[in-house]
Amino acid sequence: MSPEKPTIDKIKPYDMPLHLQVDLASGEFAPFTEFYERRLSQLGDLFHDRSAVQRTLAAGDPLLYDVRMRPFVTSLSDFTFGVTRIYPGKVGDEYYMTKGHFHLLLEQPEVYFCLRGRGCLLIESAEGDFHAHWWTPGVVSHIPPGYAHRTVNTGSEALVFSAIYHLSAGHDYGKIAQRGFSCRVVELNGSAELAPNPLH
Ligand code: M6P
Ligand code: ZN
Repeated sequence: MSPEKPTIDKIKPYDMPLHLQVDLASGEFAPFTEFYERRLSQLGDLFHDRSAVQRTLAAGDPLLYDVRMRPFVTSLSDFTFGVTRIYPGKVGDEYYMTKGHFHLLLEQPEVYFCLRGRGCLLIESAEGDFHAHWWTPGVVSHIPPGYAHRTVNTGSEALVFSAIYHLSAGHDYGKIAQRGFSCRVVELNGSAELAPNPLH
């Protein structure tokens, strides 16, 4: 998978203050300008149990998560605000999760804020410094420069979180697509646990 270039060049700068409204129950907000959905057929390689992926796809193509974004581009700098909603579910013993990425501009950090649900944020540097943040509503996670990040819904309802970062950061999906993170998040005896990732 190739890196995704930021869309900053397509957005007209706007130097006036703006506000938007998030519905904390649903994770929807307005006005947003970008929306995308990711389904299992686009993400099957993330999951360890390939036969579970095939079985699930044979019965349909579930929606794993959707993302709404509102870029704030000014003539001097840029930010973007996004809300991601990961639906509850598993493929094999692994919970639904985001694709996961490094930033194309490695020096760019990001802040996540858990608004609703239960989850786990995986954060890992290229050198293998691995951290997991267990989320309940109200937890804020800082993803420092140079760390890849993936979010996992470990609960029985939608996991909703907001993200703020410079739009110029971009997304680099390549390394994570190849080997994932040091640990996977799996259900073991009814609870969410970290398990070593043999592909890493
Ligand atoms: C958050 C932000 C976005 C990201 C989205 C889904 O909202 O980090 O930049 O696109 O989560 O994550 P991914 O791109 O890894 O699928
Ligand atoms: Zn990011």
